Amino acid sequence: MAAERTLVLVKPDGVRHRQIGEVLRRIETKGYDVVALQMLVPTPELLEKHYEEHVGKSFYGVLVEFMMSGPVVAAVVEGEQVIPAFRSLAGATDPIKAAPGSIRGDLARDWGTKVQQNVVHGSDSPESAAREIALWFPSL
Ligand code: YYY
Ligand code: MG
Repeated sequence: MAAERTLVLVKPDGVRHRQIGEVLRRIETKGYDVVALQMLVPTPELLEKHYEEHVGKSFYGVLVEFMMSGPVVAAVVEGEQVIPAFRSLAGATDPIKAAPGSIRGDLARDWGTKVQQNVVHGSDSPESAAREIALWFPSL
């Protein structure tokens, strides 16, 4: 199977807790290539497009506010089946349910009622990955 690309975000909680290196280390140790990287505080417009499937849901406002609370690191990661592989490395959305050994299971610090503070984002399908990479890295 051909190599594919996914969009990974280290969210503001991960940056705040000095976990950028740890997240990238896990990606590289697994055998994937980081092919583009940037740090930025996302705008509401970017987040509205990024999280378009969630606009209007009860948690959307809290999610966007959190995502703008500090810089995020955005990365394009490449390799064989990297989309499902990174979802597996990340673990379940809710850090309380994320298995030990996963990024969210091991690294989330602000869990409890704060499901959105789950350290990382990873694209969930080839279509999402293409759309998200175009949003965060328009020059790629
Ligand atoms: O893809 P993934 O990040 O694992 O979860 P999504 O269902 O796409 O939700 C995006 C983001 O929204 C999630 O990482 C945390 C947050 N969230 C939330 O705060 N409360 C929920 N009930 C569901 C998701
Ligand atoms: Mg998602």
